Amino acid sequence: LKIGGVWSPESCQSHEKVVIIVPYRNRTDQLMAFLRYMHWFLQRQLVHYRIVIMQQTGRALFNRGMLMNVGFSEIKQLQHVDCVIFHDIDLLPENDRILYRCENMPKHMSAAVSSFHYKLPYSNMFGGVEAFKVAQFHTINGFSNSYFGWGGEDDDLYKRVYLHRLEILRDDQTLARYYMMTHADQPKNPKRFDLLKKSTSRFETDGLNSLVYKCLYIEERPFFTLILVDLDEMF
Ligand code: BGN
Repeated sequence: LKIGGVWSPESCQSHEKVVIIVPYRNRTDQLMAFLRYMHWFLQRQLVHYRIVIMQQTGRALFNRGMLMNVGFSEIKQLQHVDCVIFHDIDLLPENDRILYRCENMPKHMSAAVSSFHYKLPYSNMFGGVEAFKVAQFHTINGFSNSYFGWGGEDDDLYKRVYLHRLEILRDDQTLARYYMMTHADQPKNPKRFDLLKKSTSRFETDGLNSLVYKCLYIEERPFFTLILVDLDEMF
């Protein structure tokens, strides 16, 4: 394993460079479990990858979507990227046949999660783990930056994909099984219903092209690349 949580196989050349972007705040136990599990998992698949932990500091509520956008933009300045996998820290793939790679359409990887009894809770669900080729993510202008607090940013992302005439792929639910580690509930975003109702009008102006944030530092640690950011609704 190279510094920054980077690994590539020696016996062959992977056909894409994958970056796993993981939003994070105050969950040290889950971070340890995630890293221990995922490095072995990805190496068994001979993936050329980097694990990036996006840590949010400051007073604002957690903004999963914006952390993903910032990670995407910052890492592209550091290395060549073909495929980004946006990954919740509490989800672990249970099956080695869940391939950590990108397809010709965005992919919802975590289709069957333990806490939802290994079933999709609703057909438009697009949360948990999502894989995008770089160009696909640019096409939809990334996530919305407007969702501070739990909920809705993934439903907004789903709408962006379909509005741009892309579609979402999923593996069979018997295969795409993920274990969810337990955690305390996040403070919910009371504005999420309104934001989602008006999301179509914001696609072009709210996303990768409107990112404003304070990047405090980027550090290549032994097991991951850490990006510390302050996100504020005021910026
Ligand atoms: C949904 C949330 C998603 C979340 C799933 C699974 C909302 C928006 C309401 C209009 N969506 O209810 O963000 O991933 O549950 O937990 O809250």
